[in-house]
Amino acid sequence: MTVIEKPAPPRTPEPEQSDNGRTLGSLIFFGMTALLIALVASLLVIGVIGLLDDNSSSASAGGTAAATTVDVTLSEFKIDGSLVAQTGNVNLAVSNSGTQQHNLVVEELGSETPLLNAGDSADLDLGSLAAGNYTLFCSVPGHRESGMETTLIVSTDPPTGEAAAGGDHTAHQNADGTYDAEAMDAQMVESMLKFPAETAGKGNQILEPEILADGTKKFVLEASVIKWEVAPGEFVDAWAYNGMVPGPQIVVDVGDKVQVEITNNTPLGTDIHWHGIHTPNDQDGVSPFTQDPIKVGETYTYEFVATDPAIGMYHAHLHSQISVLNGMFAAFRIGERPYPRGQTISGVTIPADFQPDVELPMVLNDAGTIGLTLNGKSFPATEPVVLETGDWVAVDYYNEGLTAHPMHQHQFPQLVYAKDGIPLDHPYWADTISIAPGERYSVIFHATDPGVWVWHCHILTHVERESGMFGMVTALVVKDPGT
Ligand SMILES: [Cu+2]
Repeated sequence: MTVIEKPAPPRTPEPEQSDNGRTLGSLIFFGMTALLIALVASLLVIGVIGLLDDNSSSASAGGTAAATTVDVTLSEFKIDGSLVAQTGNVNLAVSNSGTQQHNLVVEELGSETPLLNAGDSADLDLGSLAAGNYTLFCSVPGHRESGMETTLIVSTDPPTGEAAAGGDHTAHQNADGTYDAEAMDAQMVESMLKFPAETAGKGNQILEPEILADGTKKFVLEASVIKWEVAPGEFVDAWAYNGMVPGPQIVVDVGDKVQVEITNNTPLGTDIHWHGIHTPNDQDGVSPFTQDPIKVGETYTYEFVATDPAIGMYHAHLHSQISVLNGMFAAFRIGERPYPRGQTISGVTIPADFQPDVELPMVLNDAGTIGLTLNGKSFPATEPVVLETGDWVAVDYYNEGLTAHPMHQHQFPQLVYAKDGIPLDHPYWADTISIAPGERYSVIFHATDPGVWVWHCHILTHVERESGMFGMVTALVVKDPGT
């Protein structure tokens, strides 16, 4: 056996001989410590937010009545809180639980917080407010359009019903700094046990072409705004190709003549950029440089020959800050994946006839109406990956969002063999792979051990919040060989 020199692993490798002769060195790092760190870190975040909750005594200048304090949480890209108040003095306790800078502006009053870094907070005293609706938004360019706009309702009635009862109120740290452990633990556990949850709609379905007389493969797309169930019972206005998020996968062979006909039924002009795909310049899909925008209601056809193998994507280029974030993205592959067949990497030999048992696209998003999602769904609506013990899995990661996501797989190291579809001369094993916007990483891994193994983004606020687990988490369910 050829063993390539590698850094010493933290534990003694326990090579394992499998029936077809491949040897799997144990490169496994256990994720338990990470999970504990995750829990502690999220409790700390919750603590920061919780500390803001009892500022209810700050009266405005000259006023005798106590101010109503309304908690407002900023993140990518939404504004959360029970946004109702009674007429009189109103104070907004604003916190940024996201990963980017945000601020909060009250349009009708011209009041605003300073720009808040991730994790920062500020109070915004609005003084005495008359009954009415007040528009809250983030003035960082593009953020309002991406969803950071909402309404504060001020009325003469004391808040009643849902809002008074807490609405989306969740357990949090007590005013004296102690934790309401039972409530917080129960809330987190309850949210996790909802996995996997059934929701309507499934993205990434393979799009079948029509074969034209000259052999051209013609794919038909319609872009439109649909109601998409991103989490159980949570429907958002998604901008979708063929009614799904991510849009349908297009798979062709090298040498194929490809036609894609798109009808634009979205509220804005559009185009399609073939990201990572070799095309003639006039097919690059960048209006107005290479074509005119496809106006609302128009149909347009792209045509090119699939000359080179690719693990690419397609998405709108015009108004991408709205349309792509809201769901107009999908996978596009040309030819076979460049598996590292017959190569030995850190002591593990990949068979010359390697074929994965399961192939999975893993499309990441974090913004727009879709938000923090894996393949268009937020935990617990993310799809579990059900495997037999010993299955090999091929995953293509695609990032269509605004920030990088370190995707951590518990137990099974991932062999990265292609970056942006380009085969690596030196594939490598990793348990966490950071995928930045626009990037694709292609990996294979061997599901050698039965059990439920979580697979998630390791930016902890992308997976846990006060109300429980959400967002960019799913799990491998590896069946026991005895069952
Ligand atoms: Cu993330």
